[in-house]
Amino acid sequence: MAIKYELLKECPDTNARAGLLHTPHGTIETPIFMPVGTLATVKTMDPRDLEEINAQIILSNTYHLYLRPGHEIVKQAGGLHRFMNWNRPILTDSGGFQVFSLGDLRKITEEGVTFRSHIDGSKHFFSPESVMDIENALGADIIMAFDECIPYPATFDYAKDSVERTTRWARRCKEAHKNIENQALFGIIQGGMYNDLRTRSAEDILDIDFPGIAVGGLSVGEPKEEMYRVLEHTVPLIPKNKPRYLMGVGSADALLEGVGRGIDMFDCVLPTRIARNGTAMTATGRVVIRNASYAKDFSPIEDGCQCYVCRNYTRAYLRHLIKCNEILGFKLITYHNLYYLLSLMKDMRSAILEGNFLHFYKSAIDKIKL
Ligand code: PRF
Ligand code: ZN
Repeated sequence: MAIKYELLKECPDTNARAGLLHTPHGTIETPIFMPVGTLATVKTMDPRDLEEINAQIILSNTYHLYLRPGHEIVKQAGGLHRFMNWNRPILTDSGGFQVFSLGDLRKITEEGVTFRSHIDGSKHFFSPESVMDIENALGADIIMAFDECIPYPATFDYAKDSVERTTRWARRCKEAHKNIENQALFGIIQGGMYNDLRTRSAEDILDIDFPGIAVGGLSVGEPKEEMYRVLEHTVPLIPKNKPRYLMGVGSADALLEGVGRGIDMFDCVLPTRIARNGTAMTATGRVVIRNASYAKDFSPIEDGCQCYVCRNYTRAYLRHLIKCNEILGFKLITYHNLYYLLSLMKDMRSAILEGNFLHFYKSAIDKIKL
């Protein structure tokens, strides 16, 4: 077995839990947020920066690396860890989200998905087997099954057909996965916003016996209350001895709500993406550093933040960089945003271990919504 989840402590008041996830490239303290490095780089952050902010695991994308530079090249480099000089754990997503976001550029059959590259329009085919091949070549510690993430809203009939196909694909992924000693394959629960489809999907995916379970198909445009309702229904169906991963979620409030509902792992482009358009995340909500109101603000992004950026730079300087499209501006805000989210996860974990998560949750949520 490539990974082992160790449950350390459960919150007495909520479904939050703290644990350890042992992987071939080291142990992750959960709950955790995974910075996204789509193209084998967390945009603007080199591995030294990531180690400095204590990133424990990063995510990369099968779809993108398959198109550029090609998984064979990454394999020849000695795998993704060596290729990008990151020696801590990596998770690769399967393309089950990217390919389905292509809209008109793709066609789904039982066998797999035909799609056109967003780069040059060239034609490609992904099946559960080919995706496992690619993820095996990339060599991440955790790899994701090839699923379909359906759009929101979706009819019951479409969601049902899709989730049943996702289950059949999950079985084929398990069958095709060739490197079980070094790579843990996670299954993905789908089912749209329908509780009964989520139940079916959870039962079927659990039946296949993956070492970790993801909840997919959320944060696709539904109201947040819908997402929390589906999570409350779905997470308790997953046994306590498996890590639970909520895919594509990374706003501070959703991390607090997700952890409270029993999620252990999250990823999202949000902190890195909004940084590059001049928005910082703080304990009291987002700060649009780009705004004119910060032109003469010589305070840090966030008072009291211990990150390198807040200890050394002012909002006025960062605004200047962003206004001039200077690379350093994008980098410094990215650095702060990731530091902030990783600190939030760390603080939640400490609160769970100390038995006061509910108290922590309440004060943190109130502050964000100020
Ligand atoms: N499936 C996969 N990746 C994903 C998702 C999914 O449903 C989501 C949903 N928010 C994000 N990333 N494979
Ligand atoms: Zn900071």
